[in-house]
Amino acid sequence: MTTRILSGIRPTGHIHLGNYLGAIRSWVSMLDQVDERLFCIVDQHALTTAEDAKDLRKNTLTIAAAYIASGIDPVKNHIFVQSHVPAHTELAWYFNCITPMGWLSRMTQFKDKAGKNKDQTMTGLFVYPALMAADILIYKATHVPVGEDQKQHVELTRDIAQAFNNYVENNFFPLPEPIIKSETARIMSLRDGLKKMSKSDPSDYSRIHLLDDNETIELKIRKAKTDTDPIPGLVNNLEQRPEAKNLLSLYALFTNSSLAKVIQEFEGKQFSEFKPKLAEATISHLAPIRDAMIKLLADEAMLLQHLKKGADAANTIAKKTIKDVRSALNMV
Ligand code: AQP
Repeated sequence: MTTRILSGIRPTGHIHLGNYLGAIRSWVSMLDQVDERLFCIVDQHALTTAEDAKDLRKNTLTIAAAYIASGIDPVKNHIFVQSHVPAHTELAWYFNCITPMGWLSRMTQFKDKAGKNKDQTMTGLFVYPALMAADILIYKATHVPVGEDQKQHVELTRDIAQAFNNYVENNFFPLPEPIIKSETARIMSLRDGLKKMSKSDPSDYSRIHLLDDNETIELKIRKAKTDTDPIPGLVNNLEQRPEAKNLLSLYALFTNSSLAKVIQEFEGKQFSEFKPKLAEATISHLAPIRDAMIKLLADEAMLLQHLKKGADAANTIAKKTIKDVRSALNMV
């Protein structure tokens, strides 16, 4: 069976360490193991929270630069912008017609983002998971590498694929599998170890941006919330200390080590001693990516050319699927 992965990031706000470790770095680690790889910048999803989409153009190009700078070769992989492939929204419409509202109402991201004010919430935010299902299924992707927060949406994608298959009485769509790497599934905020690091957090100090300079990275880590206890010797003793666990886990990720080994190394030390080491490891990993991003962003014409090449390849696959979908739906 041909394996095909599809994943994407919303161009809202500043792309951050959580997006990098939870998504991009895990994509890079699987490039050689998959037959075909599509990486999308999901600009139409950004519009579901319009207040975060003010800098759509700039953020779209920044995410494209982040993909390439992190090691996704735009020649060997398809990097493209969602709105450049119109078949996504067409397929989303067909999915809206077979997706019960109850399924969408149960999505925890919708509940979190809509809050108590459901009547004032825009329809786009409500039906966003059906568009995400279309993003994946238009390419008949077999695997979807994401962070933990997107798992429920990939599960819904499987339900929508099955509902469509039942409707057309054919195994038209494969049921895609989520791929979630446990060690990077949920990178937490630097200000609150119980909240995930997120673009929409109002505090810049809650996250490290991929374009932060070295001094800013160092400052954000120095200011990261911790407690006054020394670093323990056992992983279990971190359970009630989410901020401490998050920082130690980041160090393990950047030094290709394990949490157990890291706490052995720093057992009994204070965070004031540990934080400069974490800043050093973070900077040595992120600085080359940031510098490559800055270079790529300076040549917009070249970036747009990469995105056009990606969109051409994506459109070729998507047009074929949409033609078959119309035919399966008995459309003239
Ligand atoms: N903190 C995180 N830890 C691990 N993975 C994360 N991802 C996001 N935050 C973390 C993963 O990044 C990919 C792209 O996310 P997205 O931009 O499409 O939407 P999101 O999950 O809603 O990201 P944010 O930063 O939290 O944005 P806002 O604040 O706008 O909602 C996904 O694979 C996601 O799992």
